[in-house]
Amino acid sequence: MKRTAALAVAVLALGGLAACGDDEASGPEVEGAWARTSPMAVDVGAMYMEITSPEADRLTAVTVAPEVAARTEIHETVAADGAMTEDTMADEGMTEGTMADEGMTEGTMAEGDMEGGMDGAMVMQQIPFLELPADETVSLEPGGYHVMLLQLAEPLEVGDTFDATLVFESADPVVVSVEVRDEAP
Ligand SMILES: [Cu+2]
Repeated sequence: MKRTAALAVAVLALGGLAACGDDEASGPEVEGAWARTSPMAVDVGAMYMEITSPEADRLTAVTVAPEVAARTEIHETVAADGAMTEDTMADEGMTEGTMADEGMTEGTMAEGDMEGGMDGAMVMQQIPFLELPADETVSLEPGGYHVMLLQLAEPLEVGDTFDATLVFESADPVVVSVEVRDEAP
């Protein structure tokens, strides 16, 4: 994998020369970055955006200033079927408030109940990276992939913006401005 990454960097460097050094345009593009505080847990938030990478890559981390949040995690939302037990969720410090932030309303849970018990329920879990296929837009959105903001310094104020740095396996880091909103733009 490391060797592939090195090759990709070499190819990108050559491409940059051919294109008169317009490196900026060859990196991942990020659109519609927004975030919100969980309505039930004031020190937890979630960040959403759309990422399109020209090359196959991986989002490996998203960092924010400590003035925003102490810690971040990349999460996916999956069906509860054996994916994660309640005990595991407790270990990860995922409260009901956190789940509510992910757009898991009672309505969502009720839909799941139609299939019987907790079978249709959704839970979220941390993933080590987010796969970015070449030229494919990957959406981070409520109920799907998202970046968790843990230990918020203070609740996010709607209308505020803050910077987040996206770290990729191959591409250079990308800094995006994140808008605090009530719902998706
Ligand atoms: Cu999460």
